[in-house]
Amino acid sequence: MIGTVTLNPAVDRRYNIDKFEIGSVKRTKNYSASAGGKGLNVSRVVRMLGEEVGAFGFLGGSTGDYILNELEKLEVKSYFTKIQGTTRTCLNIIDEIGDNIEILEKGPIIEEEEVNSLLSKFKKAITKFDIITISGSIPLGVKDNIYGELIHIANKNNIKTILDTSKGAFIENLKASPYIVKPNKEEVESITGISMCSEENIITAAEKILELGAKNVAISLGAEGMYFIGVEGRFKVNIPKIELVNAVGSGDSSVAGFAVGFSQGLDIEGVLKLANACGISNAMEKNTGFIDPVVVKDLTEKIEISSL
Ligand code: TA6
Repeated sequence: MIGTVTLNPAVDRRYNIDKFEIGSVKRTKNYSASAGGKGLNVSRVVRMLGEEVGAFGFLGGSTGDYILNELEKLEVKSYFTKIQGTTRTCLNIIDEIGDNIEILEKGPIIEEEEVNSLLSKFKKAITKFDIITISGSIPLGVKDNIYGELIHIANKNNIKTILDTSKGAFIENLKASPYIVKPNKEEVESITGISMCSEENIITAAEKILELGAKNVAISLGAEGMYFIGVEGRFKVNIPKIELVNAVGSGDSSVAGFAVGFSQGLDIEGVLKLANACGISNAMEKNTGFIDPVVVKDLTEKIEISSL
């Protein structure tokens, strides 16, 4: 079973409008709500790939109840910790030419006893999982090294971890030695100070991230594919061109593909194909953290992997 961690989940609301006009009032019939936050997008995609998933994190208030209800419908096993605060809402507003703006609420303040309750729940349940994904921002009241604590617990039980977070939380937790980290281009550039302008630079930046503690690094370059470097090997992934509908959630969907690929015992090339196919499929869907398994299967045949 795959475990996901979403310390700062969200009710994701998507709105499609005709165009962005400052000061205007936009009415729309094209909108949706979903259980979001990166790790819950991962959880949904894992389920859509037909695998079992247990989700850890913090949930509170009416938005937290909405998410719990959505997870029940998706048959995601809840290992969530109830909190006093209220789970946040994140907005994604998209116009007709595909431009978008995301508004991400900071989220609730988490109390120390709520953090301790999550850690003890995680420690107790860890051996049920064969891989753990850890995604998204760290909520207020929680120390930046929380992901390192979770990775340490997983490593002690020989369970692989996939870390997908950004900025301070990323650097702070690399030293716990996550099995895979999945920074995007901007995150790699801000962490390493190296511009992603050439393959040589990308490889040098990836090696710098490995020196900081990660076992493997997957650098996603959107339509340009992915570089994957680490103990599993050194690969460049080339992906087919598609019609972009909504890229939000594609990183989360590729994390789900990595987790399912490893959980199913695929070889690294099979894992890379599945991970990238999930990211592309999500970008072809209007909903966030959503894939079409038939499209994913078709895409895996069209993805090329070359050794570096
Ligand atoms: O990647 C998309 C997304 O997961 C949205 O679902 C939205 O919830 C946002 O990112 C949350 O990001 P954060 O980094 O705050 O956890």
